[in-house]
Amino acid sequence: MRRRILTLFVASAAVAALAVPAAAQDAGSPPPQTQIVGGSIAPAGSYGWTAALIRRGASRTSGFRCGAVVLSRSWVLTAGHCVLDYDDDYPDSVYGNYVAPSFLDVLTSTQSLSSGGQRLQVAAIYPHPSYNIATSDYDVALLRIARPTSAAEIAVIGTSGSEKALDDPGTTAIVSGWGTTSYRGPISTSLRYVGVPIQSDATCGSSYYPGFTDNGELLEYHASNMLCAGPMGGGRDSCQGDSGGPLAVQAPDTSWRLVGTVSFGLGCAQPNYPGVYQRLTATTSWIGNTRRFGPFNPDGLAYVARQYLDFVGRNPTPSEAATWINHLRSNPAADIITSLQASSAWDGNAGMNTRLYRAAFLRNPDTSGLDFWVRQRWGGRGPVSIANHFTASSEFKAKYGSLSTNDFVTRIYQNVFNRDPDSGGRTYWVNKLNRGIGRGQMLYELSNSSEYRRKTDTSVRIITTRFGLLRTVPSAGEITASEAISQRTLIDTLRTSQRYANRFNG
Ligand code: 4AZ
Repeated sequence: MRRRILTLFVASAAVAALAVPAAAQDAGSPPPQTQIVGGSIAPAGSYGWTAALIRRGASRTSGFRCGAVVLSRSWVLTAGHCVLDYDDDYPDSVYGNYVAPSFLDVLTSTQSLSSGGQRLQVAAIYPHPSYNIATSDYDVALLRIARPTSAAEIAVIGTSGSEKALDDPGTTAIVSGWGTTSYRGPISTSLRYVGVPIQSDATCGSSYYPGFTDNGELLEYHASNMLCAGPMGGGRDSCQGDSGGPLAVQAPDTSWRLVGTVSFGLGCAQPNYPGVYQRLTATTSWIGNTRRFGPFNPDGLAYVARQYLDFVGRNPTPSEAATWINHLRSNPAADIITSLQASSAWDGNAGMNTRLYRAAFLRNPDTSGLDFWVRQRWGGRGPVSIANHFTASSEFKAKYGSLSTNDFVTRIYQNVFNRDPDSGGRTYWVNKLNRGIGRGQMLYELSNSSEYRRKTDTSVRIITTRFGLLRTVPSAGEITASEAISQRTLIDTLRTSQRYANRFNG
């Protein structure tokens, strides 16, 4: 079964056709099974994380190559053997090389191979570093897609106690895909699914015992990184073209976990030969590390540079980049955002500007206004100069009319401290203003006071975090919702969102 890719292309040519007659098969190959095999058409809206790998430039059915699974906006998992050029099908590749990403698209967000959904270019392919073509160990590859998908995503099984139990033998898992409905039969243009019981390592290992081969291809079960699933009586299974697709289980709380990806088997749905899947608990840290920077490369440079551009207004120096890349190797990806967001540079820019908006106009900044003033500040314009612009603005005049010096002092005290100035404070500021400091000086100093900073701290943090990452100012509702979660959760939610990925490759 190692020449899966060739059999796949033969199979895909037979879409909607009848199964290849038995006489056309190789001598000794398993007979076709009637009727993914033994399954049903997926109900609308179900198994939405199921994706397909399609050859770039080819039609969705004739170019159909493999199954795949949507893990996040930018990351899709498939089988290692699905991204190998087994049969020298690709012009710039040689037999056994990985296919260049420019030859592949991922189809997501549809249950039909022939219509709807999103066809997205593959930007980069990351085969598992331990993938072994000869043994099918670690037969998985991650694909970074060039534009974010809006498909449903599925969480990969975790390695904690209760998570680990989700792929225990006896569990019924669901495999879904557009693969053939019988061995060497036609693929299905409608997404199909079937429930298959996960078997024990002993059972899998006795079917696919050490040294077991079929047509010279090794079909060994390796419990460390494989699991097998399917009834021992046969009849229900994944098949050709399902490779790389999801094996999913429902947790007690009804949420789904991805426990495996389709890898190999002896024929399809045959008695005593359950399908073999990659055991994803064996790949948790590789998957986590590879996809941790969302739409950016796993090496972290583009991710670090993006944070400097967004929060510091320049690229990192080589030593800043190296320090952060090193730090992020063993620490959460959110760390650099947590740090830069809380830096005095960002507080003295987006934070300072947000406080000026609130103190001058009793409102949050709008996105284009904050964006403008953040750039002005990066361009070297000082806070007092910006504050002078605010107090001289038409919005300020429209809101408060033309204020005398005394009324201006009262107004800013009211806006910032919700009270009238005490007589000492009033005298101090009236004198200073009469001696010629700009009104912006007073606005800036009061809005930058520790009392006002404390009062506005939560809103300003939420606004400058969201603006830093998404370049949009949150609505009142979004601010309220963000108050209920930790800063770390806020950062992780924003940096893994569709909108974040859309900023760079939407
Ligand atoms: C294949 O050729 C293939 N029954 C995938 C899964 C199974 C068999 C063959 C499991 O892609």
